[in-house]
Amino acid sequence: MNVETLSVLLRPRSLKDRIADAAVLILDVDGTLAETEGIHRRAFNAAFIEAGFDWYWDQRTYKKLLRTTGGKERIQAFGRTRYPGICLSDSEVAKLHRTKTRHYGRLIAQHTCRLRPGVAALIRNSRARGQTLAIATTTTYSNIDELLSVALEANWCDLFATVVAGDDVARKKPAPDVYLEVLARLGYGASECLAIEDSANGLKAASSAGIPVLISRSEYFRDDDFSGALAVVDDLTELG
Ligand code: XBP
Ligand code: MG
Repeated sequence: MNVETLSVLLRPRSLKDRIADAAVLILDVDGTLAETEGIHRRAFNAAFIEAGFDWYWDQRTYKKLLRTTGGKERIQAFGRTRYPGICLSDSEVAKLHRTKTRHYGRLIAQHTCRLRPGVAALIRNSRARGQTLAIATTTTYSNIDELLSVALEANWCDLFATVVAGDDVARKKPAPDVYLEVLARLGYGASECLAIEDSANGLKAASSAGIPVLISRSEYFRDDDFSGALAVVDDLTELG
């Protein structure tokens, strides 16, 4: 074996190699594929106005509320703190969340939320090398469709072997359910895969499923604790 070959074999595997070598890349959506939380926040506020609630979530409030994953759960959490005596019924919360989701679709269409740096190249190159792609997210399938139909391509879902959304499982992140469901559907072992996430809740969810995690830091979770991540980057530029 010549020195060149030996040096390549002994070279520590770069992060790019780790990404390319994974049997499955499992991608989070909000914050990872695109900076969508600002639009989610506006959609929640539009729903509150339409429903006649005097609620308004500014960025500071929303950053705290994002510790609760899932829009319906976030509404309930806010309602409990704002009006401890009054508990919105599940049907009232579900109705409010449907309104919010409708506004999210309207806002995404109006404001064309772009993919974050490096995401389109990662997806394109992953497909070119025959790698399996999956999505594991807390949001709804309709929100993924609204975002990726415009930001990626009309037939975006053909690029992914499976898509697991928040309401497909019993427990949302930081529980591992969405990641365990991806593994079960695709029949891969956790260590063969790599999750790409943006938040501590996402890191906990994938790690609890035994999946190594690359963190691509996003706007609302920049100062989260990412201990245990395989690596933390500011974005996916040049990593695809
Ligand atoms: C982020 C979330 C979602 C969104 C709002 O999901 O926690 O709840 O904030 O979307 P991801 P919904 O796992 O993709 O980072 O209102 O549809 O929940
Ligand atoms: Mg996220």
